Parts: sequence; C-alpha cells; structure tokens
Amino acid sequence: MKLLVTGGAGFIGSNFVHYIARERPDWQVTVLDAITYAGDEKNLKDLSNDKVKLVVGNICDEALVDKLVSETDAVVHYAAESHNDNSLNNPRPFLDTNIIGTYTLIQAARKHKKRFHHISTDEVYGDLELDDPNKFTPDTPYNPSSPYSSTKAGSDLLVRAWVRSFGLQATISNCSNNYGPYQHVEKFIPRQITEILEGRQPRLYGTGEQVRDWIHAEDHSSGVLVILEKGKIGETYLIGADGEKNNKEVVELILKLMGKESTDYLHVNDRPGHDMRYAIDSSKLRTELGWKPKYTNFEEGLKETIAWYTTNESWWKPQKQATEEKYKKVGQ
Ligand code: NAD
Ligand code: TDX
Repeated sequence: MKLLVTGGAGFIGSNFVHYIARERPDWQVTVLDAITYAGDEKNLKDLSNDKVKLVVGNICDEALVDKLVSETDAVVHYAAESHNDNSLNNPRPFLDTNIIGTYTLIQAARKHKKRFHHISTDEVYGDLELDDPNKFTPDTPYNPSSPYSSTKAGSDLLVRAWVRSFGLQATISNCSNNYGPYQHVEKFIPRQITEILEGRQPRLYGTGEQVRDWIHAEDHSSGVLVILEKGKIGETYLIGADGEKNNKEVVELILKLMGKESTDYLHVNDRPGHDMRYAIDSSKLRTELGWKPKYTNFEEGLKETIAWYTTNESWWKPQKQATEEKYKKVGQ
C-alpha cells in the first residue's frame, strides 16, 4: 500500500505517519508538506527513509499534487491552517490552504481514481450550550463560527460534492480537540505547559468555562486507519473519546501536575466569537467499525504530555517567543 499523507510534518499528521510505520510496517508513505511555521521535518525523524519520504511542497501546487496523487494508492489529507486565533488575525491563508488546497487534491484524486480520506474537525458543527444533552453526530447541521472552522466546513462540503457528483472514493472524519507531544505551542495545552516551564502563568481566555472534548492524538490516528481500511465510501465518521473538560479545569490540572498552586493563572481577553462547547458522539465509528480509544485517562495522558514538553525544550523553544509576541498584541 502506498499512502500520500498531506500535512504529515504537522502535529497530528506526523503522529499518523509514526502510527502507520508501527502498525503497517510494509506500507510506503509519502508526506507532502509545505513546512509552514506549524510543520517541522524533525517530527518525522527516526523513521526509515525507505518507508517514509518527505516532499516539501504546497497542496495548492496542481502539477506537484497531480504527480504525487498519480503515484499513490490512497491520500490522507491532514494539511491545513489549523489555528482559530490565527484565522481571526489573518484569514487569507485559511482560504488558500483549506479550500483551494483541498480542491486541488480532490481534483487529482478524482482524475486518477484514488481513495481519499479527508481529515476534518468537530468545529464545523458550531458549538453547543453547556447544558445541551445532545452531542455532535454525523447528522448535525453545519454551523461554523470562525474563519478556520468555516474553511474546514467548506472543504468538507467540497469533498461531499465530489463524492456525489464525480464518484470520488472518499470518506471524512471530524475529530475533537487533540492533545499530545509535538503540538505547536500556540495551542491551549502546550501553551500553558510551556508558559509554566518558562516561569510565567497560564492564560485563560474569558471566564474559562468553555468546554473542549479532548482526545489523545494517537487515538485520532487509530480512528483514521480504521476508517481508511474499513470505512464506507461517502460516509462521515466522528472521532471522539468522551473527554469533555472546561478550560479552567484543564489549566488547574496542568498547574497541579506541575507542582503549582491550582489558582496560579491569569484571565486574559476572550477570543472573539469563542465557541462555548464541543462534544462528539462517536458511536457510529465504535459500533460500525469497532474502534475504541486507548487513552481513556486524561490525567495520565496529560502527565505524559507535560513530561514530553519538559524534556523536549529544544523542540518547542524556537517557536515560543514569536508565538507569545503575537498573543501579546491582542492582550492574550
Ligand atoms: P498543524 O497546524 O500542527 O499542522 C498542519 C500541517 O500542514 C503542517 O505541517 C503544515 O506545514 C502543513 N501545511 C499547512 N499548509 C500547507 C499547504 N498549503 N501545503 C502543504 N502543507 C501545508 O495542524 P494539526 O493540529 O496537526 O491538524 C491537522 C489536521 O487535523 C487539520 O486538517 C485540522 O483541521 C485537523 N484537526 C485538528 C484538530 C486539533 O485538535 N488540532 C482536531 C480535529 C481536526
Ligand atoms: O492561551 C489560550 N487560552 C485559552 O483559554 C489558548 C491558546 C486557548 N484557550 C482556549 C480557547 C479554546 O476554548 O482553550 C480552548 C482550546 O483552544 P485551542 O487549543 O486554540 O483549540 P480550539 O480553538 O478548540 O481548536 C482546536 O480543536 C479543533 C484545534 O486548534 C483545531 O485545529 C481543531 O479543529
């Protein structure tokens, strides 16, 4: 099996490439990644050059995409601009990569009749009230809030249209908030861990009552592999591990696990349009394809993640200062 993994040098894509190298050692993987601020070749270190090849390039580059798609059996599409706060400050790259990039890939997959799996997010469904008894399901109507989530929603709709109109052999997965090693320090959990490691206080947007449904990146990877191998063409699967926590609880737990007072954090400016709550009902993936998550103890997963950032300062340090300067400009 030959796989083309876009965005395979980013946080979740590189986790998937490592997962495939372990679980399907005879597969060949080509990673197509533009190595933006969020990508890092080092995320693929320790992988055999015979099995995993990195092509540095843009998913909007039609000629390159056409060639790489023609040479593969299947495409798993992770590449995206992925951070909500960046999308509020500068939306344009989100349109280019998330919409035009996805369009470029599905045109090539259509032309060469290749299996396509599209990685998306639960944010396409908008947000839930804190006391809503329902969770997101594959039938929840799309209602995205931010430039990031609206471009991801747009990319999902393109994939659905290509399935229906052109017979594209595609599946889609919408996953909840990922955590684990190699996540960029702009994101919530690594930002707070590295702020504490640098001797500063964690920053909570607004009241901190917003709820995210946390899943370890490796459980996301195992879900994607199951869908790639057993998923039904044209279907959408939601990936989630029943990990709902509010942001305040998460910050307090990080502080506790790092030996600090659990009240030792700051409230900073809220995110404009901040989604209140995400929650995934993953029963379709569990019952139809037999998937289940491995990391069911959030505190244990968080402990391991803290340990990883503590011992891998050389990985995150180069990105830290520029990231904090961006946050400082908007009072966060
Ligand atoms: P990330 O920002 O860490 O990585 C994105 C990768 O894509 C980087 O390696 C970057 O260099 C690459 N990339 C960006 N633009 C590109 C382009 N034009 N051409 C080629 N490569 C490009 O993101 P992530 O958190 O790993 O997210 C990966 C995917 O998973 C995204 O599609 C995201 O929407 C989705 N997702 C993320 C989460 C989450 O919690 N982070 C949850 C659900 C879904
Ligand atoms: O410093 C912070 N303080 C804070 O309170 C940061 C960076 C975030 N937050 C809040 C905002 C959110 O309520 O924490 C929550 C999580 O924030 P992010 O890590 O930015 O994630 P989120 O906006 O929920 O989106 C993530 O999950 C869905 C990913 O970044 C997306 O790529 C994915 O689609």
